[in-house]
Amino acid sequence: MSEPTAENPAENVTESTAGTAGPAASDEPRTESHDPAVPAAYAAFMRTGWGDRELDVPRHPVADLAAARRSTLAAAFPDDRLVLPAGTYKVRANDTDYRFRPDTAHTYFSGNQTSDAVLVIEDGESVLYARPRSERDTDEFFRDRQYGELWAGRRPSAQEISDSLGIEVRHVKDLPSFDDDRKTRDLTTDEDLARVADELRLVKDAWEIGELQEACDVTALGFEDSVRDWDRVLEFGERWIEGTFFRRARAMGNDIGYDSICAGGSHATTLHWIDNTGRIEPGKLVLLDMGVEGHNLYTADVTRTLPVDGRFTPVQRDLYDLVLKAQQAGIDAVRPGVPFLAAHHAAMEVLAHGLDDMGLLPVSAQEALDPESKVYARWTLHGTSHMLGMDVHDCGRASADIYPKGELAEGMVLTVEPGLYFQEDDLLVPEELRGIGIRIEDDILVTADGNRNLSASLPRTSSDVEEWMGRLR
Ligand SMILES: [Mn+2]
Repeated sequence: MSEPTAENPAENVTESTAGTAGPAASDEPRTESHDPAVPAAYAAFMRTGWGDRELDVPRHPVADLAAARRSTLAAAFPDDRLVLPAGTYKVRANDTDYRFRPDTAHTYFSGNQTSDAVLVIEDGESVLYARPRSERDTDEFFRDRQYGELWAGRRPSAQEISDSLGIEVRHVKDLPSFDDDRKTRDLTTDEDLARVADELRLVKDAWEIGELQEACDVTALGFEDSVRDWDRVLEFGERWIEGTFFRRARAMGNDIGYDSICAGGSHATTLHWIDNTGRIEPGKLVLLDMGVEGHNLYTADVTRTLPVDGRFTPVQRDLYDLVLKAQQAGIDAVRPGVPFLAAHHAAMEVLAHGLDDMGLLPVSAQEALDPESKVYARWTLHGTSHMLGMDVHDCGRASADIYPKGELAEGMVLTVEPGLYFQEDDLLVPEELRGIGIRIEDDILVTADGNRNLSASLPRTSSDVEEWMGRLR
């Protein structure tokens, strides 16, 4: 996914779909006006005759990591009580909610992915206040549309969550009000806590890198699925690619990490084209920016720009090769100790000179690259990189001095994704370039001595892309 702002590669948006702390559990089931009446005899009958079933839940691999992360976070605020809510459901319409996706920091520090839970860290102790499966002594389990087991599915019990995550679990209805004198920092409102939480997530450990690698590998399969189905793509257009990729994301991951950008023809010049309603037409390019989110919520973020006919035209190839050269320069700049922005600057250097060679710049490339000018950016628009992890635009609330103005360190993962975009109505470029958008994006791990491309299994050079398409179609 490309950068959220055109102006500043520094700025990131928070992409959590979770809301703020969930409401404490109420004994009133959430029902709808069209639900049938529940006479006392029916309710009484429903509450009897159920077996109790506790599952043996293995310890989750993140449990020990999360415990260590909590210690580090607590050490940053030794006197305070830290509250990290998972968030609750978001309404889509009336009584219909979106599928739940927990707050990133909540899951990072607890491992929990169930809704409405609240992680509390205090005096070195952590408690997860969770909303466990329905008891049988209220109507909830057969009447509540949101949490009722017979409506929404079985939630884990408190014991199961505790066994899995190695943390003390209490019912969220017992969440204290915290109205004592102690300072309470709630992640949803406390900027310092949010900042530190994001800064702690910048460097990924070996388990996280494995999760990101897996997300990239499944993402590559999703791209392959789309190309294999090219006849249908030509018939149904962008929608078919979106659906094909989504199927792979659901089959082997948790979800897509962000709305897929499936941009045929001039739609590719719209940075975040997520309508995906257009046709895929012969002779044009199609820009695909898609990423699978794995079961532990780490997401890939990969872009390829493909020739619809399987072969680039000479004009398309020249532009593609220029973007690839810029991307390679950006990737080559990635190593520990260099500024985060080094990849951006290396890529923009290549693109500005390329635009100059095409005779498009009103000034020299050197003048255009001056931070006070940046006129080349009419055709590059966005920053080259952002951090990647559990959020596609990861760690966006870190202190700007650390990210993006700081340096790269071993274990960080960032995208390198330069692009060239010639709008359909741009009168300053030759007509043959108008409506062409090209972006190439890979997910780059900073290693001790350089970097590793986690998404390298997808072809990048123009000839490799053609060979790959020819093999799969
Ligand atoms: Mn991206």
